[in-house]
Amino acid sequence: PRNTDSFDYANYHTISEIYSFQDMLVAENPNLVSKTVIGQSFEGRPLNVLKFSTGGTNRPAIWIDTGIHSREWVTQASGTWFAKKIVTDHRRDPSLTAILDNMDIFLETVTNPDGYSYTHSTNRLWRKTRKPNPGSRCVGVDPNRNWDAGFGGPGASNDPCSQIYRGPRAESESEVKSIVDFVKSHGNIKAFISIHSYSQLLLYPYGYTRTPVRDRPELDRLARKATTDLASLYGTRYTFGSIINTIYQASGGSIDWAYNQGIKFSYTFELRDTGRFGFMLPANQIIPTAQETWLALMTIMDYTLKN
Ligand code: ING
Ligand code: ZN
Repeated sequence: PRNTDSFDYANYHTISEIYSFQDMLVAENPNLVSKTVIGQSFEGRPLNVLKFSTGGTNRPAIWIDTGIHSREWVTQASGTWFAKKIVTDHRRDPSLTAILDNMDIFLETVTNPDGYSYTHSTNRLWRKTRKPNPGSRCVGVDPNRNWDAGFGGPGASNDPCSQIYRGPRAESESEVKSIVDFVKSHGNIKAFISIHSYSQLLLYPYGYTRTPVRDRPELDRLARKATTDLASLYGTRYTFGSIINTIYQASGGSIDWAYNQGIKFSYTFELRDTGRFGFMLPANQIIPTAQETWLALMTIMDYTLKN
């Protein structure tokens, strides 16, 4: 495609197609969208973050990442659709306009680029990073067990061959450390939303401990509203709750880290479906998935703005 109007949002794309989409979106909307490279992956790919901003300096901001697990293809595809949706709806949707009048949105759509490339070239179901593990034939670290939040506790593995291998130490993966450095140096992130698939869940901290977060009642109320709004479009049913109570104990996860940094509105989505197709969600569900998820994202962003 020569522009982002002719981009095929209803199909899955390679990393180079997604990266050229990002550059086109920036070129078409220089007053709203910019690209920040927050680091590089183990194999040297840029870690691109799109910034949506109408001005100001260091405004309160929303962080959204998709694709930290490379095989969860509907998430990178939805992130691409969200990027286009933001530029389309800005100054048309009054709620989004109010959000962008006061806050910035940061969107990292290919959060694990080496893994994503590998899912296209070699193994469609690759989840982890692609950094070799010294002393093991197994490659990669689970980038959602590598954060400094309960790191090394139950709900992660110290076996490099495990799908939930935590890595040699917290933040050992540049894909994780780059986000940590970015979020800390920004210092004004108010919501941190990490998007996975699949299972149709909206989760809040904690995953590493049964101790409820202090803001649990508020996070639970907002999750209820967000999932109700999500379901209003196509009737897709979501369950919500804390990670540990809703799926399983998981240590070293990103939103537990974000919450402990003081980012109250820290959530993880698990997008469609509930297992029929799982990670291999048919492409004809990309746009409906993105559309319904957008309603929930708007609910969370709107609440963040007002609170
Ligand atoms: N699920 C997440 C995982 O990393 C999760 C669930 C979310 C764990 C947030 C910890 C924190 O296992 C998938 N599908 O990857
Ligand atoms: Zn995942």
